[in-house]
Amino acid sequence: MTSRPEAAERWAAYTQSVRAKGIEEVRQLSSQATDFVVVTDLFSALHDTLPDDAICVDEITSQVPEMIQFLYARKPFEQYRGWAGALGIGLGTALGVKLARPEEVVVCIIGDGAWHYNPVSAALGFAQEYGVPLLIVLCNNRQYASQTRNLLKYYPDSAAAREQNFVGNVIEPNPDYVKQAEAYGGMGERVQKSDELRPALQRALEAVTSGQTFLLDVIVNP
Ligand SMILES: Cc1ncc(C[n+]2csc(CCOP(=O)(O)OP(=O)(O)O)c2C)c(N)n1
Ligand SMILES: [Mg+2]
Repeated sequence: MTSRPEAAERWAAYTQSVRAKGIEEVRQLSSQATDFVVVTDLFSALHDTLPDDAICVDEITSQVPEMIQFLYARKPFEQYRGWAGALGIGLGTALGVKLARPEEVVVCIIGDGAWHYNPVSAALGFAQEYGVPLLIVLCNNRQYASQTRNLLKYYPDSAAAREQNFVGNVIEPNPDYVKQAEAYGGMGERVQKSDELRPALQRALEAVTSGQTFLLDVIVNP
């Protein structure tokens, strides 16, 4: 059986390697990033900008390693996962947390695919009707990336892999998610450059602390 110190050492080595890989990816991706935000930059910006007592509710899939390494790096944010395998409950969970903890900033960090599984109208309508403002950070990679990844992993010899034809995995045309928030009295912004991110996050925080739901649609690397 592995001893506890051995397990801790192995875990530390693993997390450090994820972080090192993330930093290297940021370095490489940043040089090409003209119209997207590198996802590690998004989580770093959230880490630096959110107040220490912010509560994060996530419904994130393929970017979980980056989220753990860069969002939860050195701050004591409370974390809830908005799902337990089945997508569609991130917004509802975040609303529940905000109702229970009205004084705190509650951030719902959600994939663009996960967004489509959520009862968006009901959730945004509830936020509006009952005055439950959320900061929603949409991690918009314009696809169900994990599905393509898993298809290639488990069915490498499939017709889809051979023909690089992943029906339904791309979310196109890309909807105007900000307008969805606006339809229910909220605000929002789309961000696709790293240097626009932190000022937009500040505006988002001001909006939610003054009682308004804010959707930050962040175009991240595919
Ligand atoms: C109800 C339900 N249907 C299907 C799935 C399978 N599933 C897991 S992750 C995922 C895609 C999520 O897309 P997104 O939130 O954009 O994350 P990404 O894969 O792009 O990281 C799907 C469809 C699921 N988990 N739950
Ligand atoms: Mg996605």
